[in-house]
Amino acid sequence: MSSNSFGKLFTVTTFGESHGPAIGCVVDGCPPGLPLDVEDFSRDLERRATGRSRHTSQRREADQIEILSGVYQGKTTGTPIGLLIRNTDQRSKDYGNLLETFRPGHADYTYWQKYGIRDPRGGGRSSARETTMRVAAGVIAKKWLAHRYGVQIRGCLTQLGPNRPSAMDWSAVEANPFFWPDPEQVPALEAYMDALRKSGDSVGAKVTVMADGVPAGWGAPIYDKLSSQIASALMSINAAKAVEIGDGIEAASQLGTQHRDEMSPSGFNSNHAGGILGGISTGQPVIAQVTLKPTSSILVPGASVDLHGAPVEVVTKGRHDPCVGIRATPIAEAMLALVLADQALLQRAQCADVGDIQPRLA
Ligand code: EPS
Repeated sequence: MSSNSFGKLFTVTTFGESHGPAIGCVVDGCPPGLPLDVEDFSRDLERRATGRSRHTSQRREADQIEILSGVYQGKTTGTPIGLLIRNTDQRSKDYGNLLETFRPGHADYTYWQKYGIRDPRGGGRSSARETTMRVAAGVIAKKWLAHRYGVQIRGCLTQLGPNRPSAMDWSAVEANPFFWPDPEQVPALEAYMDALRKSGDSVGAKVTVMADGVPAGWGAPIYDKLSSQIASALMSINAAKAVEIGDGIEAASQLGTQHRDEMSPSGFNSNHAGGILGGISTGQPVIAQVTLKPTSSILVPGASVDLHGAPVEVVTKGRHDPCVGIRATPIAEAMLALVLADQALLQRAQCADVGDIQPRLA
């Protein structure tokens, strides 16, 4: 009921606020025997962190993970894995003017309506800071999926405001601050973001994530479709406004002859389905996209009301992301990994005895 947990067998519960002493999570259901060390977390936590470039929030968090439980002699034991990161760079005075009002477009208003109390410092629980623990939990899921099934998960930014990549070069993605797959466009994106930041406004973005090596058969029909689990996980990311699977919204303008993925003895001829048919993985890469809205904490004044309903003008100063999507690639990868780890365990529980089915296409 409390809605801070997800997953059926590979489960994650996160806790903590942006300006509290720490954030953390409990990952329960991870199979025993997986080698796990604090070093495993550093790459993805660094990829998600603020302050990596001038295009993100300048809050500088150490993001030093502590493994509190569930690991013995460098391996998971099958018991709950407790992870903690202490917050070290809160600047709560930035939120002084938000104690009595609501940022337009922000969860400030709905948290207040729901609970009648809120922690406005850094947005409290609604802050993007919460995504740190998704990424940490996702590190474990990614590692187990790679170790056990050879599944590899990657992601990139495929829209930043009006900009879309003209090329798809995966080798370029980690070499620029945007996770952008077209290296030639990076200088133009830098200029675009510099101008946007100066204007005090923000912009939306889209992230594409992909899992290679997912065997056919993961997922379930009807209410627990792999596609609906992925959609739910990606939609739970802060600022997410839409999720697409495979060709997604493009399917509305396609003909059946264009959209269907024809098959031959050597495999599928295309992957418009995004690796999922009938809610179950086909053995092709699983592909999803998540669209994130423009950040609501901006310098451009906006109309709002105070706690008494009186009109006010809100200007949000402080250290904010002009495009929260820029840091969302590792978060979307983590959510996809967590869904797939859960689905892998569910598949083992019900269908481990099905054995090898022929033909198997990829
Ligand atoms: C955030 C505002 C900024 C970001 C924060 C998300 O925090 P603050 O106002 O406390 O400086 O830095 O993101 C993180 C700290 C993080 O680790 O992702 C917001 O409004 O959501």
